[in-house]
Amino acid sequence: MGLYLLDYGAGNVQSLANSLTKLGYEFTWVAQPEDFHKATSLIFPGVGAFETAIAHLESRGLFQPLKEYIQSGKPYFGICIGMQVLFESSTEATRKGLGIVPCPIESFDASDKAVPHIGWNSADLITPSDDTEGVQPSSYYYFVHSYRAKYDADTYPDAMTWVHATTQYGQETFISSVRKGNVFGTQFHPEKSGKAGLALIDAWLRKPEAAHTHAPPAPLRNLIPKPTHSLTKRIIACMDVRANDQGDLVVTKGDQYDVREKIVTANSAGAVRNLGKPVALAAKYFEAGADELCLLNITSFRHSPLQDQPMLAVVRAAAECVFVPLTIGGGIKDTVDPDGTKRSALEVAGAYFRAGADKVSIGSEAVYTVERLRASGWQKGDGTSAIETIAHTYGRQAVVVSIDPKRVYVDPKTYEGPYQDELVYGKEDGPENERGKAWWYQCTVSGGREVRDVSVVELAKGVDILGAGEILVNLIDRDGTGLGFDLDLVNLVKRTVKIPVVASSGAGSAQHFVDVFRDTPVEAALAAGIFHREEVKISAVKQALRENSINVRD
Ligand code: 1PR
Repeated sequence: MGLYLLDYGAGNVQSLANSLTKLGYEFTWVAQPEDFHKATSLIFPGVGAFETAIAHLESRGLFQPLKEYIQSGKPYFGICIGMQVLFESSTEATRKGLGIVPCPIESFDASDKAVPHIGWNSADLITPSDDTEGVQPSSYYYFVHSYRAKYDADTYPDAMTWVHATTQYGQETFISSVRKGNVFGTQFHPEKSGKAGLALIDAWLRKPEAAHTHAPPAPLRNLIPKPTHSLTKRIIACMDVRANDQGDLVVTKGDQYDVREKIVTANSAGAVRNLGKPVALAAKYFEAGADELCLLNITSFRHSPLQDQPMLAVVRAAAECVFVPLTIGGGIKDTVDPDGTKRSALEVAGAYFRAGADKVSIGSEAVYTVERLRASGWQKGDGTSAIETIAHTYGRQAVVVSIDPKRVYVDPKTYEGPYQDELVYGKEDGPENERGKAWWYQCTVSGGREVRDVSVVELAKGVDILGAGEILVNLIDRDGTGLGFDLDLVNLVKRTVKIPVVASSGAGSAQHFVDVFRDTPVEAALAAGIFHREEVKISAVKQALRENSINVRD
């Protein structure tokens, strides 16, 4: 008897479990159809792709028992896909949903905005005076999805009686929470929405079970979109993690990717810079208001990631104390263990998701895949790459591509290479000996150790075709320099793709964040060194953005 959680076997459901533990609730996982009879309340933290979710529920014999559980009138709380399965269908999938809310889930219109919708947005209650279910109009909640149920009272009046709150993205108003009778569901992830999300989960669980059965139908509204949506710009703290010379995992930080101290002795290179312990720093950045955290295993190309238990342990421990999204990068690719066992990129990613990661970030492997895609004439991928397999199972929003480009300076008058259309004639900088030259951006692999004949524009175009959900744009020339983000690079990538982009490398002051959000349409900005060395606080960055009328989460 009691609270049960439904896990259909894919995606990060650990974060909800961690939230419940943090809030002091006990729960049991649904293991078999009979468990639905024992449950007195149920949370379904659906993560990933609609098709995969329904397929897993069906194959484990849970689809019909779930429907019966909901129809029995016992309290149900669905999160993200756990809310979407209540609907009739999704254009993402061939399989049907539970059909409880009679309208379809469809793709966002990408003509006026980046898709997926990733980040912190507000939720407006349909009836503000009604029971809020813990949804606060003044709070921001974390969304990550490409598909949504549109608020459409003309076409689907019956379905709209389920609507509890709506959210605006671009000029679209979609359903961000549903509630009727015993059912509650959120499109956003409360378990990833910081303190506001934990408060919402707590509010639902505190309510006596009997009080969950009476939510009335919602009135229909004529909702007119506001001139702009409330999606905030995201500030991401990044931790580059590797083993130091003593074998301990530490957060390090490079200058143009060189993470060793400059002091070199006769017998050894400088030591690996140690800026702290990954889990302690992650907890600190969560408390400090980071909107997202990124942990990059920067030497994973040397090892088999599934043998790299310390990194999985770091992710597990970080997910226990961090309730904002966590991206894990490094070594997401097909590998072979030392004993010859083959591990697919999908397996590696799955291990990180189960440990508590929300997104995985793919670096070197993305470059090799785009090389193959270009050789095939930019047709669709063959479905076997890490990007495609992970996006298919977990949804494209779970796949970040991390690009590590370098500038290549050329004399524009004599340059005859293939990247003439991509040449940048920067206003300001470039090293002394390259002044007056133009440049293009060349991709690298293995943490900048090897350059490849792929430009950043080709890479961005390729990974968008393959199904990546977001691009993290580093720049080796700027990494650790404090000179500011390379706005030319960020604009170049933004012009190439429709998916969200994260600017990275070079942040040296709060003003640099203002610059990147004012002068480019980028969705998020990431920094490492200035946060690790406490030169600039996350709160100071957000204050500067607020002073410049740039929307951020408190
Ligand atoms: O190739 O899939 O195994 O992934 C490896 C990952 O590790 C990639 O995401 C790659 O960017 C990262 N990586 C590899 N070597 C290094 C290194 O520094 N030697 N770190 C490295 C990259 C760059 C940024 C950094 C920003 C901001 N780190 O993430 O955090 O430049 O720094 P700043 O604010 O101090 O300027 P794979």
